[in-house]
Amino acid sequence: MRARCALIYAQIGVEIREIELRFKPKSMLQLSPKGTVPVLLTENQLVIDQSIDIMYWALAQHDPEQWMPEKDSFQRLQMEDWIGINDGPFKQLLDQYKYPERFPDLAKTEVLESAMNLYLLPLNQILENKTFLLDDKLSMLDIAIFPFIRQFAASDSKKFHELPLKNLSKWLNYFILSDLFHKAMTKYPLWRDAEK
Ligand SMILES: N[C@@H](CCC(=O)N[C@@H](CS)C(=O)NCC(=O)O)C(=O)O
Repeated sequence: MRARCALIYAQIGVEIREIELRFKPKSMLQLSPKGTVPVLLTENQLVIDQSIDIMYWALAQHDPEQWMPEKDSFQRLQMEDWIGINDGPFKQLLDQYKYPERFPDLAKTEVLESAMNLYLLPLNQILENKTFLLDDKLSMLDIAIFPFIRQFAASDSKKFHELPLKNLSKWLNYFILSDLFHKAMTKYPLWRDAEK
């Protein structure tokens, strides 16, 4: 999702090959044996197989509204820190929250409490004074993390709306209603390698 958003924003034409995770095409595994999506193959034959790296690459090609904070700036460091928390500990809590059956030893209420204290409440607090997470202007950070928060919220939307996260909910809604999100959600026919 975040990689697609960045590619759309940067106006980079891509051929999208939607796949079924249960039937990963050989052509994909040849490019990236670790077998996770997304995988991007650039015109220069560079393979980028981490969604965050696809974002960095896309914005380095074209960044019409300066989503990327300047290198070594305070905002850049802040962005990298939050992405680190998002992709590390929060992603782990998200999986535990979404798939409690895979984690029978964990209490869902405790998972929620950890996610709140580590991540959701601090983000909500930032949005007390700003429209977006780094500034009043949208940045790569917002796009890099909103899909994860969307998944967390969608996993139990009734519960999410009861949480004291008014600013974060409003911020999330902005993205869910955006054109960019709708474009990024477009479904494509499943790709199958030609039979050999
Ligand atoms: N750190 C990777 C994680 C990507 C990832 O885990 N993708 C999931 C789908 S959202 C996947 O491909 N899982 C492989 C599988 O389920 O076989 C990234 O952000 O690109």
